[in-house]
Amino acid sequence: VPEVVAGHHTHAVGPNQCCSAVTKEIAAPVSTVWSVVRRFDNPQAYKHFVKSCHVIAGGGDVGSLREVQVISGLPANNSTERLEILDDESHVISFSMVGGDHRLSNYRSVTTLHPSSRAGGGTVVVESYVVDVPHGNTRDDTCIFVDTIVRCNLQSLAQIAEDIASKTQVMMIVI
Ligand code: A8S
Repeated sequence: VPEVVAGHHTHAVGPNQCCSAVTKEIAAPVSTVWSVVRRFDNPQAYKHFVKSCHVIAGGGDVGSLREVQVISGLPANNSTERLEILDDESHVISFSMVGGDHRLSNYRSVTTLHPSSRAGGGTVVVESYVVDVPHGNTRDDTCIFVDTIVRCNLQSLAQIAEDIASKTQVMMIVI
């Protein structure tokens, strides 16, 4: 793992916390994937568990707060989240959960994009997180729960970015 990747994904993990990372290869350029991922005000563009999102403080730069409502059937209704890092040069975004009625206390994630070495180009997404293990749960159960959500998000991110990339390709052929 290159140092730039490892650096952003190194978390201080407390005794009652768990930490994990999910990676996803996407057949779309970094710029395309980044245009979707960087929108702190619009997580519902690719996070299908999100029903709605309102920025309640800040204009979308570091320190901004958003209020996210999630779809029914989850052990939560809403989450208040703070933008921690937004680096358009290095393609790094990070947010933390600062409130809400969910069980993921002290959640913080970091998402980074990297050009993939695959023929034809593409993007490797790395998303890591740290979170408290909720009272009455195990470390493993907590990681499985969060890994599943993150994997779903990155799967739909791939679909959306690949769709944009293929449409862009068509436009270039037409012109
Ligand atoms: C993200 C990551 C996570 C979101 C979790 C882990 C959440 O939105 C969902 C279910 C919960 O129980 C907690 O990048 C919470 O959004 C889908 C409401 C916070």
